[in-house]
Amino acid sequence: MTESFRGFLDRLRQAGELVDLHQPVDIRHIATLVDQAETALYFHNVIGYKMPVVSGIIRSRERAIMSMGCETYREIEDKLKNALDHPIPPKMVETSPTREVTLVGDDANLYDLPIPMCSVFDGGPVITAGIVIARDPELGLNSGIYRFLVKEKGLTGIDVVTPNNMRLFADRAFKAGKPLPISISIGNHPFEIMGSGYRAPLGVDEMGIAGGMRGEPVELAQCQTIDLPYIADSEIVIEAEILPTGWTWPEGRFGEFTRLMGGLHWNPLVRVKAISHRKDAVYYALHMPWENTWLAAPTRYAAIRQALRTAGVQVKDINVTLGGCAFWHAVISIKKQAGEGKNALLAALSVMDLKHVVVVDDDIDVFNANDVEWAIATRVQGDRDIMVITEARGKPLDPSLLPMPQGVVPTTAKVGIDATISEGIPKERFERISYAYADTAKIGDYLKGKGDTPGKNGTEADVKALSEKILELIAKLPVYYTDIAEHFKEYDFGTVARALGYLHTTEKLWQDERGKMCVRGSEFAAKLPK
Ligand SMILES: Cc1cc2nc3c(=O)[nH]c(=O)nc-3n(C[C@H](O)[C@H](O)[C@H](O)COP(=O)(O)O)c2cc1C
Ligand SMILES: [Mn+2]
Repeated sequence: MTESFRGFLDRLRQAGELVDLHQPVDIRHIATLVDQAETALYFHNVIGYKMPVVSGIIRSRERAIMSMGCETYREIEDKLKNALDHPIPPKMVETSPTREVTLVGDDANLYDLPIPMCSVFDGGPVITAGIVIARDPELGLNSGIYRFLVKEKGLTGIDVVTPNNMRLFADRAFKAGKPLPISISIGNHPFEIMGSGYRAPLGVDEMGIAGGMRGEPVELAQCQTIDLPYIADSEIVIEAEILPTGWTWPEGRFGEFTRLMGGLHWNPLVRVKAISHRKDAVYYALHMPWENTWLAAPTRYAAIRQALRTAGVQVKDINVTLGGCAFWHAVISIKKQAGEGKNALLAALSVMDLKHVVVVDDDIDVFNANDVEWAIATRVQGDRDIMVITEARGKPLDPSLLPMPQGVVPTTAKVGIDATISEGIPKERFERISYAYADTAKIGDYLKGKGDTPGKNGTEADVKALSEKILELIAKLPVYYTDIAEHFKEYDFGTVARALGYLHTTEKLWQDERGKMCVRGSEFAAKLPK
C-alpha cells in the first residue's frame, strides 16, 4: 500500500513535525495544547484511557503539503485534479487490522475512546475525524466527514445541517421510516480525509477520489453488524445507524471552519452497534478549524479551475483566501477577452459555496491583498462591475444569514466584483509609475560609497546651443523629458533643464498626447480636449 496513516505519523515525527508526549495528560487539556503547538502532538498517556491520542497532523500549510506527498501547495490541487479525472475505485479486502479488538452491542462503549472536547462552548466530546460511508438503495455509496457529538455510551448525533449528499441520504431513509446504517472510520491518512471532504456530485463515491490521490485503490473491509464497508487500514471503526428521528435533537454547539462557534443545531440521533479497533489503536482528534482548512482550499481550487475551463476563460492564478475561511472567497486573475470578467464571475460563483468572487486582470497578484484592493479601487465602477445574485444555495453555517424556522434551509446572496479594466477604458490610464535608471543606479552600490561622475555645468552659451540640439532631436520624434536628460548626459541635469526652459521661454516647446516633449505647432503636438 502507498503511505498509511501510521506511515505518515512516522514521517512527521522524523521531520520534527510531530512531538511525542509521554507524561500523563488530562484529556481536558488536549485541545488547548494542540492549539498552542507548532507541531502535531502525540499524547501517549491520556489519564483514564488506554488509547493514545494524536492531533494537529494537518494543522499547518507545511504539514498539509507533506501529507499529500507534494513539494508545493499548488501541487496538491494538481494531484486532486488528476484524481478527479482518473478516480480509482476502492477494492474490498478480507483482512483488516482494525478488527483486532471487536466490541458488539452493549460492549461497544464510546466512553472507552479518548474523544476530547474541542472548544469551550462545545456540547460535549466530538468525533471530528470520522469518515462516514453510507449507502442509499438507489444512489449507491457516499463518503464524507461529519461530526458526531457523544451523548451516551452508545448514542451520538450526526451533524448534517448542510444540504449535502449525506443529508439527502439520511432524509430519504427518514422519509421511508428506516434507520440508515453508516460506518465511521477513524484514524486515516489525509488522502482519505481529503477525498471524503471533496463534495462530489450525487452518485460519485469519494473513496474513488481518495484512490485517485493515492494512485491505487483504497482498501475497504466489510462491517460485521451492518452491510457496509469501512476503510480497512483505520485505527478504529464505529458501526452505527442514523435513527429515523428526523432533525429533532439539539446538538452542538461546534467550533466551525468559520473560526466561530456555530449555533445549536437540530440533528438526527445515531445508535452505535459495534466498535472495532487495532490492539494498539491511536485516536485521531482532528482539530478545528485549521485541520479542516488546509486541505479544504485545494478542493475549491480544483472546482473553480474546472468551472472556468468549461466557461472558456483563461485563468492565470486563483487565491482561495484564508480570510474567506478557504470556503467563501476567491480572487481570480484572468487573461481577459471582452466581457470575460463577467463570464468568469458567473462560472466561479456557481462553484461549491463560494460567496464573494473578485476577478482581476493578469497583471494583478491575487496573493497580494493590497494589489487586489488596488485593482478594486482603480478599475471598478460599482454600478456596472458588481453583480449580486439573490437566493442561491447557501451554507447554513454562514453567521450573516437571518435565522430560519426549523427545517428551512436558508439561501444566500452571491456577489461578484469585476475588477478587470473595463471595455472602452483606455489602457494607457493603467501605466504604472516606474523610475528611470532602475537597471543601473543601484542603492546597494551607493550605500557602499559609489558616486556619479559630474556632467558639465553649462554656461548661458552652452544652454542656448544645447536647446538647438534638443529642438533637432524632438523635431524628428517626441521623447520624454527623462530621455532628453539621458541623451545629453555630458551636461548636468540643471543645464538640460535650463535648455528646455529656454525652449519654453521662446515658445518652441509643447507636449504630445503621452506627455512627451515635441515642437510647438508640429504634427505631434497635443490639442486641448474639446
Ligand atoms: C474535518 C471535517 C469536518 C467536517 N464536518 C462536517 C459536519 O459536521 N457536517 C457537515 O455537513 N459537513 C462536514 N464536513 C464537510 C463534509 O465532509 C463535506 O462537505 C463533504 O464533501 C460532504 O460530502 P457529501 O455531499 O457527499 O455529503 C466536514 C469536513 C471536514 C474535512
Ligand atoms: Mn458525496
